Formats: sequence, C-alpha cells, structure tokens
Amino acid sequence: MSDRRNFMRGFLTLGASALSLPRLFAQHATRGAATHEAHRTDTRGESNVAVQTLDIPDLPFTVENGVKTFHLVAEPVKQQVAPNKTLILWGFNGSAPGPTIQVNQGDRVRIIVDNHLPEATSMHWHGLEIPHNMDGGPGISQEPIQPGGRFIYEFTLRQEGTYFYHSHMAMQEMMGMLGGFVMHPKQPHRPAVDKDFLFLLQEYAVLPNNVVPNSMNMEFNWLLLNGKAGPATTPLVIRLGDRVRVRLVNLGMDHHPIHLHGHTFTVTGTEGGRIPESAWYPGNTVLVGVAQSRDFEFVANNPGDWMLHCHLPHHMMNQMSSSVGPMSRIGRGIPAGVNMENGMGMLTGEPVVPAGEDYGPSLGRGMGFGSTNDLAKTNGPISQKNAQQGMQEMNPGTMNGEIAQDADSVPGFPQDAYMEGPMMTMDQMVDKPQNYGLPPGWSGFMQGMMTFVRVLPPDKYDEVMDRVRRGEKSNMPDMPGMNMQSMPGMQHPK
Ligand SMILES: [Cu+2]
Repeated sequence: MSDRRNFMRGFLTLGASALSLPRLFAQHATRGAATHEAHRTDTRGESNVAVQTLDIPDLPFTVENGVKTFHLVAEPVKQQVAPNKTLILWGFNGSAPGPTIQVNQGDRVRIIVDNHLPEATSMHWHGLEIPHNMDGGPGISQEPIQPGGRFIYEFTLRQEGTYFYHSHMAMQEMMGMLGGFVMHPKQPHRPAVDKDFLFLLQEYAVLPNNVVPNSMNMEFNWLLLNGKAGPATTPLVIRLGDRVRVRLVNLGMDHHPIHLHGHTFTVTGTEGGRIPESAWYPGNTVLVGVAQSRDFEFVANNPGDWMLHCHLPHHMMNQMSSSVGPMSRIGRGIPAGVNMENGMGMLTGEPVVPAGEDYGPSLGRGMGFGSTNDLAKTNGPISQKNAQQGMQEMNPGTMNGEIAQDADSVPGFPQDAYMEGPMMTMDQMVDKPQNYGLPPGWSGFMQGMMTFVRVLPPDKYDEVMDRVRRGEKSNMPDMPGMNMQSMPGMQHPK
C-alpha cells in the first residue's frame, strides 16, 4: 500500500472509529464520544466513556452465546509514522500497534489469534488474572502458535483498568506487536470524565535508509504515540472545563516521563487498575516504565494548545542517529575507494573529523581519548558555510538570520539550529481537522513522542469538532520556500 493510501486510511479509520464508539457499547452502559455531547449534563457519571485511541482503530467484535468474540491476525504491516516515513513493522490487523480492545468488567471474551508471520508467536494478556493455560507464555503455558497456525483464547474478565496485549516473543515486541486492552469498570469511576484517551508508547531503531527497525539496536530514533511521531500525531481536542482521563501504556526499551503543559493532573491508575482515591497524587509528569500503564486525570481549565510529550530530550526528536552523518546531507553520497585516513574520516579531513561530511560513518564513539584531534564539535559536525548552503537548497532564502554569523566558532554549535524550526515545518503534510487553528509553522517544533492537548473555549471546540465530524482539513496556508513540503521528493499526501 502506498504511503498516500496508508495516510488516508489512517484518517478514515480514525473517523470510523470515533463514530462507531457509541454503537460498539450499545449493549452496555458506556457512553460514546458523540453520545455524551448531546447528554453531557444528564448522563454524566452514570456510565463509562468510550476510550479513544487516536490514530488506532478499535477491534470490532461479535457476540456469540454471550461471549464477546474478537479476531486478531498477527502480520507484517506498513505503518506511516510521519510524512514520507513508512516503516514495515509487525502488528495486528494491518496496524502497529494493533487495534484497541475495549471490554467491560465481567465480560466473557474469546480472542482468536491467527499467526500470519513467518515464525512462531504467542499472545500474552498483560496483567490479566486469567487461567494459566490462557496466559500466552510460549513453551510454558502453551505451545507457540506456528506460522499459519491459530490459538483461541477464552476467559472471563474480573478486573478493570488499562491493560494491553503483546506477543510474548521479546524481539517481536520490538517490532510493534502490542495493543491496548481497556476494561471498563462495572461501577463507573467518580468523578466522571468527559473524555478518555489511550496512548501506546513505542520506540524503534531504524538505521538510515532503512524501513525495518533493527530490533537489536539500542539507538532508538523513532518515538511514537499510537504509531505516529510528532507532528503526525493527532491532538486531543478538549472543551474548556471538561474532566479528561489519559491512559498511557509503555512497551519498549526505555521509560518515558510523560509531561503535560499548563495543568496539574492526578495519577489515578496503574497497570493494576484504579488507585484508591486516598493514594492519588498530583503531578505534571508521570513516569511510565516499561511494561507499565499509568492513568491520569485533570480538569482542562486552562485554555490553550498545550504540549503533551515524553520529556527525554532524544524522545522529542525524529530520525536521530549518530551514524547518519553524511548520508543525511544534501547532495552528497558516501565516498568509496579513498585511503584509510580519509575514507573513514578518522584522522584527517575537512571540515572536521571524525564523521566530517565528506566521509563515511565514523568507527564509533569513545575512540578519541588522548587524540590530537579532539574538537569542540558535536552532533555530526558540519561547516557553517556548507550548512547555510545546504539549508538554502532546502529552503531558498529562509535561513538568513536563523543562525549567527559566527555560529560555527561557538563550541557546541549546532544544537537545535537544524533540528527544529522553519526547515522542519510540514503543516500541510500533516494537516487534519484536529489541527485547525494552530499557529503557522507549528509542525516544525513537534517531534517524536509529542502531541497537543487543545483546551478550547466552547465555540472554538464546537468548530473543530464539527470539522472532525465532517473530515474537513484545516486548510493550513502554504508557506512556499519555508518548509519540508517544498523539498524535492516531498509530496503533499493529500
Ligand atoms: Cu521517552
């Protein structure tokens, strides 16, 4: 499937998912996102709100003799994580992360898992108190599901809270094989929330010029919320004054301190379910460790477009890799057949070594002790002259004034000069109704595990939600010569 179709499919799935929520829960006392708009004053607190996993569909089910029956297919998927960046991952039903399962406490569920992967797999229901032979531990509680094979899981749910499912083959986890598993409580929690969101936190190490993650690499350079990297993530659109729950699930190699601007929230849940109210605690950053989930709630009483993001600096970036070097530079390839000194950029060369832009990748870090070549340079050194030239090729006439004339003489330069701002702007490429009204150029400053909580006054909120329902894009103004979409090879995926 082409990037373009995948991109569009993301929109359609999101729309369909949001619209189908009330029906999905019709047989239970769970309010859908659309339903509560009409009855928000009289039904508030009497039922659960359907959870929205932005950019990820819900898994549909059928009811057979009172058993909610789901069907998951483990398979390779194409996942567009950002404009012009589509990764080949392993996921479920065409999505990585897989579709979200929403059920109610007390439900009996049957989940048919088909393995369309070229190797064995097994499905684990993370945190669920279910019989041992349903736990999905390969070789322990069940035989692995062979390629082309099927296993049918069935159990009754006694718990409530934010859980997830994942392959119990460790390397498959790092290829995207997880999904949300939300269990709504029999007795709706108080205070009631108006909106309820789920985010799945993931990371991939994708080497330059690759589309398949290297699951053995520890240098993660794609940090995702629900399968998207900023600015391709979808903002949470909130009506001023609403009470909001955000559920976070982390499955990767790193812990993520998730930070919300402009508000103080209360941590109300863990991967073990609801925290007793007496033990809730306030914060604006919650650490979501690997294999954990955290729920927090807040009253959106501060209008504005507030960032919600992992606070690890490298997790606010896209495509970061120390081995990129010359491969990322405009108009150059990697030289071949040069001598040892220049070929690897280790000893001599211009503008600087190692990893001067004229050379291939360096041999790695930590080899400079006692070197006569120590330099006050970092971040894949690049000469100011070449940088200016390169940037102007990308964005004619726009970089003047963006960096100081003597920037290259300041130790440490560059840091953010070429990683954020005008050159990374792609407002149009990530245009969607939820982005309506954001300041022009916003997308240049949103990367990695990052999205917005948009707390909007009622009239603005209604306007944006109306656009969401109609699927109307926000018609971001084109900014010729000022953004990535003007670069050769960068097409607007409309
Ligand atoms: Cu992080």
